[in-house]
Amino acid sequence: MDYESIASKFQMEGAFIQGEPFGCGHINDTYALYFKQASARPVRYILQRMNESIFRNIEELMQNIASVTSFLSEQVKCEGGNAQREVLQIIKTTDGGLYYRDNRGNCYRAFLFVEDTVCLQTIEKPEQFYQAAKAFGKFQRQLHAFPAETLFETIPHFHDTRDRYRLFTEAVARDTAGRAKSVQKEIDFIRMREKDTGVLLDLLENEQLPLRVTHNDTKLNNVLLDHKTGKGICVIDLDTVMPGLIHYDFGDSIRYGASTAAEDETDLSKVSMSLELFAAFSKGFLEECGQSLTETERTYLPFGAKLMTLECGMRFLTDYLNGDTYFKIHREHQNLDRCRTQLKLVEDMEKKEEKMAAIIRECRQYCF
Ligand code: ADP
Ligand code: GN1
Ligand code: MG
Repeated sequence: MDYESIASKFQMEGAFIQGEPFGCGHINDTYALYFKQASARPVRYILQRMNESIFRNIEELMQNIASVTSFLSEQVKCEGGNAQREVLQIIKTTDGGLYYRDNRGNCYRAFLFVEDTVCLQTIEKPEQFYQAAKAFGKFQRQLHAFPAETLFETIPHFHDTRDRYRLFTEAVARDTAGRAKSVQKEIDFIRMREKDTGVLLDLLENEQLPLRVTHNDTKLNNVLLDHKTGKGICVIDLDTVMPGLIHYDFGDSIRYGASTAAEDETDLSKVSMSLELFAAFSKGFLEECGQSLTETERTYLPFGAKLMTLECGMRFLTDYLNGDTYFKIHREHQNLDRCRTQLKLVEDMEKKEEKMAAIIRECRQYCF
C-alpha cells in the first residue's frame, strides 16, 4: 500500500515518515500515518479505507460524520472542553473534500489521531468501564438536541432485530457455506428466542419508547480513554450514528464490555456477564444521560443488553452461514466462536435478569 501517495491527498502537516496497519476494528481497514513536524515526537493521523460493501453511500456516510462532529465540537466548547481531543476531527482532502477515491476505486478518509489515549479490547478493572460509560453517556447527552431528521441511514435496518432474525432464517435456509448442520444447537437457541426480537420495536411503534440519535456501535474499542487519568476522552467510529433506541447504545456496551472473556473466546466456561461491570457501566452511563430517560426506557435497559447480545450472536451466525462475508476474520470459525460467546452471555443474562433490574433501580438517583 502506497501510504505516502494517499497521504498526499489529505491536508496532513509535516513530512511523511511511514504508515502501518492499526487497531482491531471488524469493518474498515485502519492505518496510522506518521509525520515529522517541528515537535520532537512524530505526529500521527488515522487513515481508513472505508468498507464499501457495507457502507453503500460514502457521500452520505461522511456527511453524517461531518455534521455530528461539528455539532459535538460546539457542545464540547460550550462545556469548556477541548474539541480537538474530545471529538473525532476529520482531516479534509487537499481540495476540501471529506474523502478521497483513488483510481482503483478505493475510498479513504482521515482523522486526527487522538494521542495519549488507550483503546481497550477488554476491561482490566471496573473503573475503566465506568469511564467508558461516562463517555458514551455524555455523547448521548450532547447529541440530545441534534436534528435527527438531517441524518442519513448509513446501514438500513441496522438494529432492526426482527429483520436481523429474518436474515438469519434466510441464511439457515440457503446454507451457502454448507455449515447449518454443524450449528443446529446455536440455530435452535436463537429460534427459541424469536419473540424477543420484536419487543423493543413494538414499544417504539406504540410510542412507548422515544427515538433518539444514538451511536449504535458502542463497543469498548470505540472509545478512547486518557492514558494518565483513565477518563473517557473521545467516542470514535461514528459510521453508524443514526436514529435509534437508548437500548442499542447501553446494550451493545454491556454485551462487549461486561463480558468476562473476549468476544471470540473459545473456552465458553470463561464467558459470563459480570454484574460488577454491569453496575459500573450503568452508573457511569446514567450519571451522564439518565436525566433525559423515561421510566420505560430505564426499565428495559437490562432487556436491551440481552437483546443486543442476541442480535449480535445472530449476526455472527448469519455471517458464518453465509461464508464469512461481513465481519473480518483472522482464523477459520472465528464468527462461530464469536456467536457462541454471545449466546452464552444471553443465557447468563437471562439468569441474572432480576439482579440487573435491581442495579438499574439503584441508579434511579442519577435520573432526576
Ligand atoms: P472499525 O469500524 O473497523 O471498527 P474504527 O473507526 O473503530 O474502525 O477504528 C479502528 C481502531 O482504530 C479503533 O478501535 C481505535 O483503536 C483506532 N482509532 C480509530 N480512530 C482513532 C483516532 N482518531 N485516534 C486514535 N485511534 C483511533
Ligand atoms: C462491528 O466496527 P466495529 O468493529 O466497531 C459492527 C458492530 C458489531 C461489532 C461486533 C458497522 O463493530 O455492529 O456489534 O463489529 N459494526 C458494523 O464486534 O457492523
Ligand atoms: Mg470500531
